[in-house]
Amino acid sequence: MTVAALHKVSMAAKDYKSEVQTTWCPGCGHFGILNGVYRALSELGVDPTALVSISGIGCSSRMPYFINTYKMHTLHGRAGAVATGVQLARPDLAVLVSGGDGDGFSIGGGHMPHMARKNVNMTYVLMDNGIYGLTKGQYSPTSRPEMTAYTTPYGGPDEPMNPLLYMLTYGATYVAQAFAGKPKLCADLIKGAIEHKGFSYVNIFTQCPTFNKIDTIEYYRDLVAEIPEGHDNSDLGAAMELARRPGGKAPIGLLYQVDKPSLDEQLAKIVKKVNGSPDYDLNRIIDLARP
Ligand SMILES: Cc1ncc(C[n+]2csc(CCOP(=O)(O)OP(=O)(O)O)c2C)c(N)n1
Repeated sequence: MTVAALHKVSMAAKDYKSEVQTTWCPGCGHFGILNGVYRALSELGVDPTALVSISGIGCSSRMPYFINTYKMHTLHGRAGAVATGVQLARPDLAVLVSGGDGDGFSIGGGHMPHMARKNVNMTYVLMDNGIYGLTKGQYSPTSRPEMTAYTTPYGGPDEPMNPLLYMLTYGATYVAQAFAGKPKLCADLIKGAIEHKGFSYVNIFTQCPTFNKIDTIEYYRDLVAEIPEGHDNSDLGAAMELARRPGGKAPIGLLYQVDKPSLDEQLAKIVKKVNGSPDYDLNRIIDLARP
């Protein structure tokens, strides 16, 4: 993210709460993630007027309403594409996307690899509850075959996708995983993601007690294992090995982080080459592209 938005204000976590009442069900894991976001913003001193919270559609995509900042509640699956535009038009702002596994990997799946490979300077928090919550419980790309839902009353036929392997494969430069039942870890990893320059991805397991009856908070607690000390998070191969869930355990912590030029930096270099000016200005780039 841009350093300009960070370490600007001194605000308590509760000051990032908006006046909008949360609409999630009692016991929903999304609350833990929202608290993690508040804490991360407070610890980083993010200026709320220099932050844009962007989402698609879903229970998780209601997140921006609850944060006291600029926000865009966009179309189902398109948050990342809109966020890419916002980041390029206003590289001085910090961009935070949040949304569900359905939003990000079903309808929005076509956008995910491009945000990663282009290293768009923003943070994507994927709230992974293994189900479509808002539409009252359908099978999602991260659902386990054992899960019964309206669309799969006898269970599903598919192997669930692995979001971490996907993001590592397509070149995300910060890849982490957390669990909503550990809000401090959520906060630490979201904080690291916001500080990171380039595309940062945080996958967070979050229980949906209303519609997903098998991925309970207890299930996730047993599933996750902290990344062992000594893991070299600059080693892509080691990160991929962890993402494959050795011993059946899903790693939580920072799997991978590397420093690479972000998309806005790359575009600034092109502007400098063509125009002689080092200043990044999206309008100038568009002008240069005109015949
Ligand atoms: C174009 C379009 N197709 C389908 C929908 C219906 N729809 C709304 S939210 C959603 C899925 C929500 O699931 P997820 O993104 O996993 O978030 P959750 O509600 O579980 O947090 C769907 C299919 C829609 N709003 N727009």
